[in-house]
Amino acid sequence: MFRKVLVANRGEIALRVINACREMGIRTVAVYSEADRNALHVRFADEAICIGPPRLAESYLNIPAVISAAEIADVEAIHPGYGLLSENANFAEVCRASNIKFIGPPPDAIRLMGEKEKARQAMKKAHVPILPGSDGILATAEEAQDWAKKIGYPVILKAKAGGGGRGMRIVRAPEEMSNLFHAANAEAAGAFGNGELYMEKCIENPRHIEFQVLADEHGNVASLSERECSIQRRHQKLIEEAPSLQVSPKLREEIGRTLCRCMAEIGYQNSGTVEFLMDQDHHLYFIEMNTRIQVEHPVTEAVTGVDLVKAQLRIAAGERLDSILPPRLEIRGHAIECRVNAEHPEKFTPSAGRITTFHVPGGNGVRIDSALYAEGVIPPYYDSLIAKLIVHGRDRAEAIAKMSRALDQFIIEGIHTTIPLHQAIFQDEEFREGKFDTGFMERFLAKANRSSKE
Ligand code: MV4
Repeated sequence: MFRKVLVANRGEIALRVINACREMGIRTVAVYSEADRNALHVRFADEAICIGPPRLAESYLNIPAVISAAEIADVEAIHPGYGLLSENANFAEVCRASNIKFIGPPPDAIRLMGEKEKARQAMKKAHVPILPGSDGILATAEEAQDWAKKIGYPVILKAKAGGGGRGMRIVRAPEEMSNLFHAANAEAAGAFGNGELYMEKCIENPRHIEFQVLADEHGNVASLSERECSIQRRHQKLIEEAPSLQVSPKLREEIGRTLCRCMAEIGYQNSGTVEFLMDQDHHLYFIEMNTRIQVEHPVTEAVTGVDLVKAQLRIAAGERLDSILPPRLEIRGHAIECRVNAEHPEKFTPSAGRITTFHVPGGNGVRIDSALYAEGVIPPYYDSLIAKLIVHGRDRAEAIAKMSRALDQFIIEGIHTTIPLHQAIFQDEEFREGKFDTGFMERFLAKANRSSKE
C-alpha cells in the first residue's frame, strides 16, 4: 500500500479521501488555494501545501503546481476526487511521466470516454445497449437530416466533447434541423473548443440510472449495482438513491454482466460510472461514462457495504478485486442522498458567506459528508455543494422518513441552502411514490410556483 498520497481536491471530497487514507494508515498531503487557508482539508491532512491564488485555473487546476507539490512532499500517488483534474487524461499522463500513480483509470480510458461518440461505439461493440444514432460525427445539417429520417423524430444532437447538457439540442421535425444543428455546433465549439456533433434517438422524459463499476489492474471487473439520479435541475443532480425501484434483479444482473465484459475489453481500471437512460418500457440505453468517483458514491456504499474510496486506493496499489470485495455482493436496504447546495432556494443563485449556526443530524443510518464548520466561510470561487446528507433504511419508505427527520434537524444559518427545497420534495406524493423521471423538478417547481401565487 502507498505510504503517502496527495489529495488534489477541496471540500467534502478531499475530506472523504483523507478519511479513507487515515483509516488505512496512509499519510496525506493536502493542496489548497489562498481562499482555502482555513479549510478543513488543510487541517485534517498530515501536510498541506499552498498551490496558488483562489481562482481554479491558478490553483486546483494548475497541473505544474499540483505536480510540484507532489514532488516536494514526495508522495507515491495522487487522488483527484471528482471534478477538477479527475477526468483530465493529460493530467493522468503527466502523473505517469512523473512517476506518480494517478488513482483512476489509465489516460487512454479517460480519453476514450471523454469522446462521447467513441465511447458509444466502444459500448456497442461490447453489446451494451445503445440508442439508435449516427455512426460517427455529422459533417453537415443535411447529413443530420438524413440520419434523423432513418432514426425517426424526435432526435437529439449531442457534442462529441460534451457533457452537462451543453451543445445539446432536441430536434422534433426536419425543418428545425438546420437552425438547431448550427446552434448546437456553435455552443459546443464555444464550450469545449470542439463543435463536432453526433445524433441519438431522443427519449422523452427518461429516467437517469447509472451503474457503479470497479476494475482492478489484473483484468477483473465488478458491477456494484445502480443509482437512480432522475431528480435533477439544469443538469445538476439534487437527490440520488440506490437501488433504483425501476431496475429488476434480472435487468441489474444482465446489464452488470455486460458491463463487466465491456470494461475488461476496454482495459478499464479503478472506479467508473456508466450512465444510462431508461425509457417508458424500462429499457436501459448507454449514454456516457464518467471515469471518476462520483459525488453520489455514498448511496452505493450504504447498500453494498463497500468503501469505494478505499477500494480505489487498494486497486491503484495493485490489489486484486477478490481481496477487496466480499465473495457475494448483496444489496441491503435503500439509501438516499440529498445534495445541500449553498444557494438561494428560489433563485438558484450561489450564496457565499460565513456560517453562523451549524447543527448536523445524527442517528442510526444517517451520514453527512461535508467540510463545513461553525464560523467557517464559504468562498465564492468554487462549487456550491456544501454538504451531502445520506440516509440508509431497511426500505425506501424508511429511508424517506429518516431523510425528512434529518433534514428538519440540519441547521445551517448565515447562508442560503437548498435544505428547504429538499424538505418540500420529500413531502411530494409523486416523489414519495417513486413515480418520477428527469422531468420531475420542472413539474415540481411549476406546482410550487402555482400554489405560492394562489
Ligand atoms: C438524452 C436525453 C434524451 N434522449 N439523450 C442530458 C445531459 C447528458 N448527460 C445527457 N442528457 C440527455 N440525453 C437522448 N438520446 C435527455 C437528456 C436529458 C437528461 C438526462 C439525464 C438527466 C436529466 C436530463 C435533463 C434533460 C435532458
